Amino acid sequence: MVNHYPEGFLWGGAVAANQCEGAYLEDGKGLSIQDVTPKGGLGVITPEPTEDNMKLVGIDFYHRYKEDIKLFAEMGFKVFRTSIAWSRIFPNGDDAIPNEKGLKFYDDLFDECLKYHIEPLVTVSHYETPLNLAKKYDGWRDRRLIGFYENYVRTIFTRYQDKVKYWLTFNEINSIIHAPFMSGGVMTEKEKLEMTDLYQAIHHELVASALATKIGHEIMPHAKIGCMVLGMPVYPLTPNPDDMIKTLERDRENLLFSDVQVRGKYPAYAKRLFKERNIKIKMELGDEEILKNTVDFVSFSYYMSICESADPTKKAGKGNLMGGIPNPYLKESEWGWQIDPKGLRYILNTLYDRYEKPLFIVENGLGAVDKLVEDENGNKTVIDDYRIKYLNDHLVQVAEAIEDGVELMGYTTWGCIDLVSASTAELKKRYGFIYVDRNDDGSGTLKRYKKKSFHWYKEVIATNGKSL
Ligand code: BGP
Repeated sequence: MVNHYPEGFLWGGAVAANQCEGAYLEDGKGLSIQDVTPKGGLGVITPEPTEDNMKLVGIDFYHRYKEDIKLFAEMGFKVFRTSIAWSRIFPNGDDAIPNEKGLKFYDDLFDECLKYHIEPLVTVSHYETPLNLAKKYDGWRDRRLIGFYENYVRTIFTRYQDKVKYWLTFNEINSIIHAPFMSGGVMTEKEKLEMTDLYQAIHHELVASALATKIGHEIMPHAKIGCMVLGMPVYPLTPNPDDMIKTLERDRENLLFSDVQVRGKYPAYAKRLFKERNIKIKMELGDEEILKNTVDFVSFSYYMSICESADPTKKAGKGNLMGGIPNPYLKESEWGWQIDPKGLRYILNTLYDRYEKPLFIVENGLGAVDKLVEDENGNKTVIDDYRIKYLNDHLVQVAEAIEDGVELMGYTTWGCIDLVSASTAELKKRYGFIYVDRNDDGSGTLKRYKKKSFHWYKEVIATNGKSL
């Protein structure tokens, strides 16, 4: 087998603040949109936070991060991806002065990582828009969000410039197409949202992202600032040329975001896309200039591929947020996400061909129901061979892509410690190498247990992928 993971490859794991920290009102934090969506980011909004919302306590990472980072260090992590909860720093999003206690928490968290020589990789905005910005401004539909985000990034870039080298501006920025509330804090119901308004919100995020890149480079010349997209290869369901054209269009809908962030301007195909969907966005003087601030690397999440067809009778599969027709050659997870390791090699190649920028896989993993059992020594563990197989198969394909010539900075598995699912808000959909004793009825001790995959991943990192 080919296996040439480069020296210095950044192995690690990823989480997001709102899915693990808990402490949703502690130390001056304001509410974020996640605090009122107990059924997942796509679900119903409650007027106040409710007890059935698993994110309010999460896995109590806010209080237990030292124990967790120690476990990450034991696995040999070189990098740890997390996000900053915007509402810890600016509780309402539009406040004039940041919340010192929130800033201090991340100082301590990053110091703890650095103590073990783990590089923090920080997402500026990961599905956790301050609730006030959603309610008062309809989220990113309002241009003023750019200014609030600018304040926020200036504050965190200045504060953490000596601690954080790797930054991502928005998590899965392209997911706003399918999840305008979760991804963009847009309160207007998706069904009632005009295409123009949706793409106006997208434009504001793209301008904000480019502005953050510019400011980041000014404040931290040594830093690497990346974009982050939901990576999903689209295959034609059949060789019918009509399916091929549909596939091309679907792919472009997804890629428009990174095309702007990497190339510094709207792509040529945007003209037709906007015309056919009757999209008329307002660009302000200076926007085009700001967009020219392009990212240093391209990061993405990868869970599945999808198929497209021109045949309207072909229906989207279950459990797949982005739609897409199931591929008859692939199996799926318990949540209906189709498993396609070769799709990862494919997307690594297509993204590298397209941009020739360093890539970073910042999410990948299998959400599954785990069972805590006792091993021969009486220690509690999970025998998660299914997770090991999933990750192993994907990492073998990553090695193939590196052999193909792709420049890859690193790989962080999603939910390296169990956390609350973004789409379903459940704890039973687990991704971690570390089991957290907490259940969807709120029961559990919050104790941490190493799964079988913990030891497997430790070996992968120690051998720089040779053990795969
Ligand atoms: C991505 C998100 C993450 C994450 C992951 C798994 O889309 O960036 O926040 O949760 O998907 O999804 P889920 O939690 O729905 O299984």
